[in-house]
Amino acid sequence: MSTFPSPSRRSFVAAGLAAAVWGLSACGGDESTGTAAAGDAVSVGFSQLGAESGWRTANTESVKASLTTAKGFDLKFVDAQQKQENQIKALRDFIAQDVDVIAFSPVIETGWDEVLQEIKDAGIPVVLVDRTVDTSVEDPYTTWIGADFEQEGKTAGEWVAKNAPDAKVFELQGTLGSGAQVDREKGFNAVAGNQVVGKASGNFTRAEGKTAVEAALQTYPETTLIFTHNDDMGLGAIEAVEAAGKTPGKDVQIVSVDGVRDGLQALVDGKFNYVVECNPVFGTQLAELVKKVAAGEDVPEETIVKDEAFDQTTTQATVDARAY
Ligand code: GYE
Repeated sequence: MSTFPSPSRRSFVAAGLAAAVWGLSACGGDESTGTAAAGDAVSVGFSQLGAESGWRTANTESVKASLTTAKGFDLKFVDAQQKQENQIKALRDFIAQDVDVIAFSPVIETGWDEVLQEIKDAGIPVVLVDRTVDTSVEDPYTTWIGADFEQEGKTAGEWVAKNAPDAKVFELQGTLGSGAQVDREKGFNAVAGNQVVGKASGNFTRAEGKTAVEAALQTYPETTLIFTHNDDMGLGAIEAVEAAGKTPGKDVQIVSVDGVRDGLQALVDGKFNYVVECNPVFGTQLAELVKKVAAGEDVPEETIVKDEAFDQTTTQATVDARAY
């Protein structure tokens, strides 16, 4: 490894300077937009990837509640309905509108090179939210906020290896090629990969989770445990397991990720066996990052949102107190 500053680090600093310069011009205001208040607001284009899950709905609510006019933001929020082409279009619209900051949650990791380069050329700083990108563009974003997906998969795998070491596992994957799918799979398989008998994607939705498990119970009838990459697909799995005349939580155990209220309810009802949390409520932290990035202030390269995990000792009171 070279001891010289890496090219990526140099570009990172340069990006910070660009943001600072941009911040100055933003403070100057834009007469054409009218009131002083509107001129002072930080305009943010947020491309949300969809509304596929309880997690996503809670995340959207948190973002909208934090990036408000009262808090000094002019939020342009666009839902891409889990389609990358819609996201790319939204990002290009944000460039055309010359927003101060672009924030987005990429549906999959690859395919962003062109548009990220366009954003960079336009001098607009990017705050990457939740999922990750795999791109050849140097220093494609200023900062990223999200959860440690690999650790979530590992925590789930450790529970399985310890509590169900003989289980035959079907892995119900999220959207193929998404950061959440790739890293949860990696983490889980590092500890419990030898128990996995089959995998298929349910695209993070309840309906597709159900269909995938219906098929899996035919293809892998030996399955005694489902590791699902999110609660919604796990709730679909419950329906499929019951329709096959089996008892979820007993004949087929279910280990999930997210910890939305419906997922924790399934745990209290004995249908889920273990849930690794992925906390979607980070709008306040995101708002702080966006303000700093807009002002050209230093921000950490990444902010990891803290997660916990829940087993079947979880009580109804915990479920009832859940904010999402
Ligand atoms: O786990 C799932 C959602 O990217 C962390 O996306 C997010 C995942 C979350 O659809 O429910």
